Amino acid sequence: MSDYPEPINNDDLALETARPKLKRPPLYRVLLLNDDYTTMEFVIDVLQSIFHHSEEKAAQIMMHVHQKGAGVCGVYTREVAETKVEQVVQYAQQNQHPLQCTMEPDSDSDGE
Ligand code: TYC
Repeated sequence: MSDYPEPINNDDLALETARPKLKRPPLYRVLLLNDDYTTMEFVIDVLQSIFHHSEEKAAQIMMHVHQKGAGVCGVYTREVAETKVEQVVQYAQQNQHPLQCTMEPDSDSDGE
């Protein structure tokens, strides 16, 4: 028996042209939900401190959530979105607000 490995037979291997990996990761929307108890001021604070919106943009998103029931705070990759949701939930609990935050796949960013 030979001490050397079998020679590799490359005849059966299909050669594929190298392609750069261009696929974008799936994105998720982080949503705030309206409630009757969380103060408008606290929601604006959340949107500025956790989502880095300007005071004007934060007030606009807060009013959208207040009037429509839910609204998008931002769109992120999965782990970043999960962290934002945790930060909102924890900050709201610390301040005794029932503010709810959730995430959903951003269908607009699928495919393409
Ligand atoms: N509806 C609340 C109020 O009138 C304000 C509010 C806005 C609460 C957005 C939650 O995600 C929210 N005080």
